[in-house]
Amino acid sequence: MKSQRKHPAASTSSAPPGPIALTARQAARRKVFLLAKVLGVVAVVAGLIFGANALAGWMFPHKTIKTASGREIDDREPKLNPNTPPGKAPEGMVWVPGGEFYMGFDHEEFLDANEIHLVYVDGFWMDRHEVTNEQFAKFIAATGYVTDAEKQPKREDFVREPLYELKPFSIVFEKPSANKPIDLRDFRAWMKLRYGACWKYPEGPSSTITGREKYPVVHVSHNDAVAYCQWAGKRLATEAEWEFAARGGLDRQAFPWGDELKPEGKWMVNVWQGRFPTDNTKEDGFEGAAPVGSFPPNAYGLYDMSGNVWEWCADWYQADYYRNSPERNPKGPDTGFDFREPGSGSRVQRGGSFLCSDVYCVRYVLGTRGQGEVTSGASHVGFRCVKDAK
Ligand SMILES: [Ca+2]
Ligand SMILES: [Ca+2]
Repeated sequence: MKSQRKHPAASTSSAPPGPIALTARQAARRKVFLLAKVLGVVAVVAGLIFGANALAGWMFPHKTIKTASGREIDDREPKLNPNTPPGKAPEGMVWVPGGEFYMGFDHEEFLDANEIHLVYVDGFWMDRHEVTNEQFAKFIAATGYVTDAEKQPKREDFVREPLYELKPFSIVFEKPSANKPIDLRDFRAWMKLRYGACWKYPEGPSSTITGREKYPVVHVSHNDAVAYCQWAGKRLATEAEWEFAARGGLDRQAFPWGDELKPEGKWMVNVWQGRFPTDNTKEDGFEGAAPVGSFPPNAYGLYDMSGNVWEWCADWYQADYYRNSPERNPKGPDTGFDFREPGSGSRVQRGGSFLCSDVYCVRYVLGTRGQGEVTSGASHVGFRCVKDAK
C-alpha cells in the first residue's frame, strides 16, 4: 500500500508557527521547575565529590600526628629518590640519593630539634667516613695550612677570660675526679684548655698521631674543615643533607640502623657507657675516638654517622631555625648565634661523639643538633665532606 505521508519538502504549509504565549502562572511554575533542576544537579555533583573524597579517605587515610613541639603535621611515608648514582663514585665517597625525610627529633626536651618537618634534599656524594689524621696530614703537607688551634690567640677574643695565657691551645676532655660531685650542666668540669693541643698533638705537645693514622682528625675548627674541603674539591654538608644521609633511607628511626640501640646486644656506635664523666666502662671497645669504620655502616655505606666524633656542617646554627625553614634543600639561617658565647658565630655540628651517653649529651640520636663557635675545635670534634653530583 502506498504511503499517505508527504515528504517534508512537499509540505504546503507556509509560515512557521509563532511562540505560544504562557500564562503568568505557567511561567512561574516553569521558573520553579528550572531552579529545582539546577539545584538537583548541584546536589548530585557535590554528593559525587563528597563520596569520592570519603572513598579516597577510606582507601588512603590522611593521617596526622601531633609532635612534641605541639605542631600537627602530616604523617606519611617520605618519598626517596631512586638510588641511581650519576656516575662512578669519587674515591672514598658513596652516593646519597636524596629525597624526602622528616627532619628533627620528636622529644619535648630537645627544643631546637623538635619542630619535626618534612624536607627534601637533592642527591650528593658523601665521604664514607670522618676525615682521618692521614688524610688531613696530606692537606697540610700540600698547602702549609695552619689550623686555628695552632695560631696565636688574640687578646680581644679573650677579654672575658683574663687569666688565660695567650698561647695556642685547644679543648681536651679530661676525666674529672670521681670524689667530688659533678654538675652535668657545666662542661668546664671535664672540657679543659690544653696549651699546644692541636690536630697533630691531640692531647698536647707530648702526644702524637703516629699509630692513629686511621683515627678521625680532631681539634679542627669550622674554618679548618672548610679549608680542607675546598682543597679536596668538596664542601661541608648542609645540616639537612647530613641528617638525610645519616638516616640511611629509614623513616624517623633513632639510629642510622633502626630504633634499637643495641640490636642483639651489640654496640653499633662509639659512645660513652658508664657514669659520665668519671667512669667509662668501654663496653663498645673504645674509651676515646675509634679508628673510622670500626662499627657497621648504614644502608648508604656511611660509617660513624652516630657517635665517634662530632661532625661540622655548613649551616649557621640557630635554635629556632626549624620553625620557618625552606622545605627544599634548606641551607640554614644567614647568621649563627651561640647562647653560651653571645657575639660569636656558631655553626651546626651533628652526630654526637664518644663522650655522649644516655644521660649526658644524648646527641648520637638522629635528628638532634649540636653547635660550635667557628674558630674552635676540641678533642671530640671532626668532620667529613660531600660533593655535588656534577
Ligand atoms: Ca666508647
Ligand atoms: Ca661521627
